[in-house]
Amino acid sequence: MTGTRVSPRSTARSARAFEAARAVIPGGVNSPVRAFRAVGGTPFFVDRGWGSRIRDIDGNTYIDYVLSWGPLILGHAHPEVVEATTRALEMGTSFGAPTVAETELAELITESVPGVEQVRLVSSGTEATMSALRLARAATGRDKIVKFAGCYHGHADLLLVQAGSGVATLGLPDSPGVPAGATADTIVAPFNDVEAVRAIFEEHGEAIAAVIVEPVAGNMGLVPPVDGFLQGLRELTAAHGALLIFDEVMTGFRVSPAGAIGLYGIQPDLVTFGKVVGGGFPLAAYAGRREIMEHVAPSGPMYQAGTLSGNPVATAAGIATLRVLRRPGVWDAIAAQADRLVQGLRRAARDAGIAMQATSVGTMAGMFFLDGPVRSYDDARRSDTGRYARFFTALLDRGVYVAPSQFEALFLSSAHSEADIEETVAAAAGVFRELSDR
Ligand code: KE4
Repeated sequence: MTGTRVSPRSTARSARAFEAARAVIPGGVNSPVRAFRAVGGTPFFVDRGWGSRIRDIDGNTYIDYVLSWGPLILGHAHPEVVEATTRALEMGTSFGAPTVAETELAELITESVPGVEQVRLVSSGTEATMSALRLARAATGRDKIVKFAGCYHGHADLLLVQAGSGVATLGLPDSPGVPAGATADTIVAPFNDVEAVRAIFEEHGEAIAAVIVEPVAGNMGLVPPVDGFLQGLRELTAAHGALLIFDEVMTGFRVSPAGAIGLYGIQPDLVTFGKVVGGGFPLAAYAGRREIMEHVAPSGPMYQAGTLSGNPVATAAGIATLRVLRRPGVWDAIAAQADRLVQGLRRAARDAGIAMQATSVGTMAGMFFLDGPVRSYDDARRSDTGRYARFFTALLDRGVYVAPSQFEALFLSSAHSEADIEETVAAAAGVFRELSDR
C-alpha cells in the first residue's frame, strides 16, 4: 500500500538507466529539473502511469503530484484521451496542413476564456511566450519587456533573466550563452510589487511593449497575487500603451475553469496556454483579441511558424481533455481535492511543530518550509530548501511523488481520490514527525 511504506526503495534499475542516459544525454535528462539536482539522489525512470499513479522501472509505485508538470489534469492515460489520440493516430500522425480539429481546439479555448478571440497553436510553452512577446513588440513598435523575478516563462533568451523553475532550482542567475543584447530590453521587477512596476513605467513608459506575468506564480513555488497586483498591472499597461500578457501555460484551466482571467476578472491583452491544453502532448498556444492576433503571419507581418504546430494527435488530446474537464462538477472536484490536501498538510505540520505553509489555488497546490508569508521570489528563497529536499526523499520512500524542487507546484487531477489524499497526508505526517525529531 503506497503512502505508508518506509523501507528505502529499490532503485537499482533506475540507477543503471541513469548511468546509461548520462552517457548520451546531457545530465541524463531532457529537462534539467528531472535530474533531482535540488533534492539529491537518483531520479527514477518511469515504466508507466495510470490515473493518479506512476510506477518506476524498479517496480515502485507513487501517488503522482507532478503529473508531467501540470498537463495531466485528468490523470495518466485517461481512457477518453487514449481513445481520441489512438483514433487520431490511425488517421495519420502529422500533415503540415490545416485540419478541422485545430479549429475545434481553438474554439474550445475561445469559448472557455473571456476576451480571447483568436488562438495560434504551437508546440511548447516556450514557443508560446516567445511568440506572444514578439507579437507585443510588433503590435506596439516598442522593444522593452517587463518580467518578474521568480517567474519562469520557458527558456527563450529574452526571458532567461532571474527566471524561476529549473533556473531557480539550479541557481543559474542568468544562463550562459544568453548574449547581453538578448536581455538588454528585459526589465525585471519583484513579483507582487505594483509600485516597482509603476517606477519602471515612469522611467521607461513609452518604450515598454509588454509586461508578462504568471498571474499565479508557480515557478518559485506557488505564490498567488496579492490584492491589487494584477489590477495594478492592468491599469499601468493600459495607461502607457503597453500590452499585458498573462502567461497561463501552468495556470490555464487550473486555477479556475477559465484560468486566472476567469478567477480574477482581469483581462490581459494576450494570454499563453500550454500543459493542460495539450493533454500531455507537445501543444501550447498564444491567444488574444483579434485586432492584436491579426498581426501574426500570414494575416499580418509578424512571423512565427512551426512544423508540428496544431499536430493532429496532440490536438486530439487537448480537445478530449478540455471536453472532459468542462463537464459539470469535474473541475470543482479536483479543486476540492487540492484544498483537502492542503488542509491535511497544514494540520500534519502543525501537529509536528514544523514551520510549513501550504496553499492551493484551484487545482494547484504549493508548500514552503518557512514561517511567514511568501509573496515574492526573495521570500521564496528564504524557505528551507534543505528541509524540502529531506521531505521530498522521505515522502518518495513512502510512495508519494511531489515536485523534486522547492520552486515548483503540486498538481491534482480528476484521478486523485480521497483515499490518495488521506494516504498522502498520513505519509507527510510521518515525515514531518521525522523532521521535527532532528
Ligand atoms: P515549456 O517550454 O516547458 O513547454 O513551457 C515553458 C513554461 C512557460 N510558462 C510557464 C508558466 C511554465 O511553467 C513553463 C514550464 N514549466 C516548467 C515547470 N515549472 C516545465 C518543467 C520543465 O522545465 O521540465
